[in-house]
Amino acid sequence: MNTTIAATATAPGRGAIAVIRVSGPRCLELYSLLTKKSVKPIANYIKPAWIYDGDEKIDHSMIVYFKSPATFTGEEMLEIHCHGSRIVQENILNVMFKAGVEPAKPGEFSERAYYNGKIDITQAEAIMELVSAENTQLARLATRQLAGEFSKNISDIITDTTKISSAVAADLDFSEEDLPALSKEDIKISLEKIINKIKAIKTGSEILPKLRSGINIALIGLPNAGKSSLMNSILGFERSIVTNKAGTTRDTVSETVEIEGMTYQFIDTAGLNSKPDEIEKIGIEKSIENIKSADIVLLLVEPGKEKETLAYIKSHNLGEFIDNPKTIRVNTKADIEKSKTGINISTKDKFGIDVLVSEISKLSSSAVSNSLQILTQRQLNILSSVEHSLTNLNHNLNSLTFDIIGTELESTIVDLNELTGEHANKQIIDSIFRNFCIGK
Ligand SMILES: Nc1nc2c(ncn2[C@@H]2O[C@H](COP(=O)(O)OP(=O)(O)OP(=O)(O)O)[C@@H](O)[C@H]2O)c(=O)[nH]1
Ligand SMILES: [Mg+2]
Repeated sequence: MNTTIAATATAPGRGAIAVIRVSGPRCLELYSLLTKKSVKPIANYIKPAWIYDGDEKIDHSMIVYFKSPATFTGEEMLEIHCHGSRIVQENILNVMFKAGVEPAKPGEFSERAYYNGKIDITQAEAIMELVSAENTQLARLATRQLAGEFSKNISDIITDTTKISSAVAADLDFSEEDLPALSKEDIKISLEKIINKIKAIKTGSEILPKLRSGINIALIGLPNAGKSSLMNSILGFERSIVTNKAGTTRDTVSETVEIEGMTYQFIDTAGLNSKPDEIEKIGIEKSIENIKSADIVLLLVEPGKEKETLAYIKSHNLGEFIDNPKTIRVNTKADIEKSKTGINISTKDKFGIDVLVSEISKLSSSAVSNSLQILTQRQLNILSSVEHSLTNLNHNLNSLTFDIIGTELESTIVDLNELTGEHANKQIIDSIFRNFCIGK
C-alpha cells in the first residue's frame, strides 16, 4: 500500500496509557516529525521521547519503530505509547493527519497483514474472535486458529482433493491405451474420507454458540429442596433468597459464572409444588420450560423426598429428565442423610459441591473435544456447500465420466481456497475486515 495509516489501537476512553499504531512507507519520516530526532531509530527498540506538534511538546511517550517486512502488517510500522487521555491521543494523531497520514479504517492493519501474506483469512477471523472472547475456552480456541490450526486442516483437505483431481486428470490423458489407474471405487473411498473430515470440523463447531452464550444449568426440585442454597454456594455469593419456608423462590433467578474456562448460566427455579397458589403456578410453568431448554439439569432431592420428587416429575410428563445423560441427581442436605444414588452435597457442612462442579465440567467438556474449531458463519456456509457437492458427486459417481468428476473436483478446490482467503473475492474480504475494530 502507498498510503500511511494511523489509529489508536487501545480501547476508547481514559486509560493510563494508549497505543497509537502507524503503518505504511512514511514511518521513518513521521518518527522524526513527531520526535524531532534526526538519527534513524533502531528497529524494535522502545524509547522514551517527547512528542511534538511543531515546536510544542504535546506528550512524553514511548515510541518504537518496526522495520518491514518483519512486522504485523508487513509494512514499516510505528507504535506510540502515549498518556491515555483522549486529548493527548487526538493531538498526536492530528500531527500525523496534518502531514497527510490517513485515519485507519476498521481492521485495516489486519487487512494489510492479509494482503502482504502475513496472515490468511481464518487467522484474521481468529484475531477478531480472540479480541472478543468472553471466556478462556473461546480464547484458547481462537489462539489455536490464530496459530494456523484451522488453515492446516483446510489445506489437508485441499491436498486430498487435489490428489484425486490430479489422478483423474492423468487418467483422462491415458485412458485411450491403458486401463484407468484410478478406479471409481478408489475415488469413492477418497471422497468419503474428505467428506468425513469436513463433517468432523462441522460437528466440532456445533457447541460454539453454547460456548459463547454459556451452558444453561437448571436447578430443579420440590420446594425447600435446597436449590437456592446450592446456587449461592456455587456462585460464591447470596444471589437467591434462602428461607426455611417452602416456596421462597417464585420466579427464575439466573446468574452467569465462569468455571474452568467455560461460561455457565445457572438458573434457580421455583420449587415444584403440587398445590401451588396463583403466583407459584406461573413460577412452576417457568421452571418446567427451563428444564426442557436446559443443557444440564440438576435434579435436587432432599432426604425423605425421593418418591415425592420422582412422582411429581413423572406426573408432569418430565419423566425423560430423570434417567438422562444431561441430568445430574443431587442429594441435598446430606449432613442429615446420604443417599446411594447421585451426588451427596451439603451447603450447611460444605461438602460434595466440588464433586458436583467437577461432574458439571466433565459433562460439558466432553462436548468440547479437541476437534472443536471456531467456525464463522462464512466458513460454515462454504464447508456445508462443499460437503453437499462432494456428497452428490460421490452418490452419482458411477454414472459420471472422469471429465465431469475432474471438473467438479476443480470447482470444490476453488471453494475450499476461499475459506483461507486464497482467491476469495474482494467484497468478501472487505466485509470481513470492516467488522473489526479500528486500530486492529
Ligand atoms: N441441613 C441442611 N439444610 C439446608 C441445606 N441446604 C439448604 N438447607 C435449608 O433448607 C431450607 C430451604 O433452602 P432453599 O435453598 O431456600 O431451598 P429451595 O429449594 O430454594 O426452596 P424454594 O425456593 O422454596 O423452592 C433453608 O432453611 C436452608 O437453610 C443443607 O445442606 N443442609
Ligand atoms: Mg429457592
